[in-house]
Amino acid sequence: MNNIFLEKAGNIDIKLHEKIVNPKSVCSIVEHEDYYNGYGIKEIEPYCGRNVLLNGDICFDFGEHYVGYLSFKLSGIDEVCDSPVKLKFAFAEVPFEFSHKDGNEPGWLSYSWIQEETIFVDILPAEVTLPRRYAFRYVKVEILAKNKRMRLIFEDVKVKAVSAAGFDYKRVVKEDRFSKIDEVSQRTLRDCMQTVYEDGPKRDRRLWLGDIRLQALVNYSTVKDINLVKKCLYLFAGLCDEEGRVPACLYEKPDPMNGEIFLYDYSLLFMAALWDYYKFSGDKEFCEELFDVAYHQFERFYQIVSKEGIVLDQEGWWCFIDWDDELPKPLAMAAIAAYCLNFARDMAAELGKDAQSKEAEKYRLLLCDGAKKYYFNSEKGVFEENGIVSWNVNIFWILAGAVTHDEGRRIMKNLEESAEARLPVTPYVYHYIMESYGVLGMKEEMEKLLSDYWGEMISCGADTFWEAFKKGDSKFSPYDDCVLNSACHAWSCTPIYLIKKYLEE
Ligand code: RAM
Repeated sequence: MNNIFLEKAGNIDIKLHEKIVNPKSVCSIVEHEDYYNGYGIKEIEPYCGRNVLLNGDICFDFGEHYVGYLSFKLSGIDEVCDSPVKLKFAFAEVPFEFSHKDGNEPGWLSYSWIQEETIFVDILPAEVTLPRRYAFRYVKVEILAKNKRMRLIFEDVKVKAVSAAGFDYKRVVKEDRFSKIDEVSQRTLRDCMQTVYEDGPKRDRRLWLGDIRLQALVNYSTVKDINLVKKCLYLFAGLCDEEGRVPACLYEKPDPMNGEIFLYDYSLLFMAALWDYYKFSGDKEFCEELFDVAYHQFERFYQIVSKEGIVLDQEGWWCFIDWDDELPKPLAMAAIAAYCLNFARDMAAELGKDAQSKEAEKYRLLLCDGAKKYYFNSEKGVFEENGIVSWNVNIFWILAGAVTHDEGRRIMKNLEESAEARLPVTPYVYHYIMESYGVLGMKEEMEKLLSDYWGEMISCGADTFWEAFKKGDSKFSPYDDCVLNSACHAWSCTPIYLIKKYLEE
């Protein structure tokens, strides 16, 4: 732990903006196979600030995804309230979350992530604020018990939405055809920007390095915040363990706490985040302060690289790469490391640390040479490991600078034509495919993927971009139950940055 960094993080005051929002409409939840994962929302009537008679279950649609606190007024008619009213609330980012049934819980994460509330109201009329912060667009209300003759009236239903980004939406892309993607990307970022960059405001609300790196990039082209990024980077640097390892994730509350997960790829991306911050802010002093922490991650990594430039496989969950258990990890890890070494080399050079800059470049070349010598299948024209070809591995070798642009373009074409190439399963890795197309100047392909992937998510009902999305497998979940997935996830909000950087230059 480094208390100086933690203190600095603590001194950065993050102000949350607030906005009061009423529902757009009163709806019913419809189960039908035509809807994505079998659940849809049908408007009954616009909300218009009216009183709503609760007659059986009801659902409010707030028109878009928000993160905040729900409150309402409740009164009874036709009969006095002679017994408590018992109500159940269920919140959903996407309609199919309403498919969750207690007892049917095949996932391996805690089901306390499902956002529900059962409350008792003793005296009517009452003003009620539910106790927790929720991430949602829809809320379903069920009357579980009450005096049978008394009818309930809901009034002034509202959410106090919160975000560090604020609620003044301004489109940043120029072209109309990207406007929907702009809106959804910005909303995703907005709702993940709280007192730290959360990975998902529904789940898991931690700050993860792989995620913040991408969120911060989008922030630089939209909100242009500096303080939240600085606070988060200080937190990571402050929470290194005794060996100087940057945690892959951390908790901000009750007091900043190391998440006790250490992943080589995420730890090296700390340098990428520092470099991006530098490019945006020009703040050398801050980078100087955090450079040693960032570079130490590489020094640790060098120890698992062989003389031939091969990354040695490790026990346990030692790098993330993607939520794909069948993908071998060492080659992907080597590629990501080589990619990150570019940032280490440049950051070191910028700060006048020539020895480290040279060392970083030496290792980058070693890794690139090792991969080309031992893992390039010249028949297939792609990198492969243990007979497995993946986009994941290949794109990072392109980004690492292991191949020339022409070779890179050929690799991308070979992957497109290959029936065996494993596709990523998260927008996190799709981001890096897009980035590869971008650096190779393959604008058409990039635009196609933008619409085939993020555009497709919007067609499936995304109002904010999702944590995981696998075309053709709507139930896909890294956690074995898609209701546990986060539907507003930091690492998915990058299209807006990609469009601005590569498609609208
Ligand atoms: C999950 C989250 C997070 C990601 C890690 C690896 O818990 O989705 O965003 O960074 O996995």
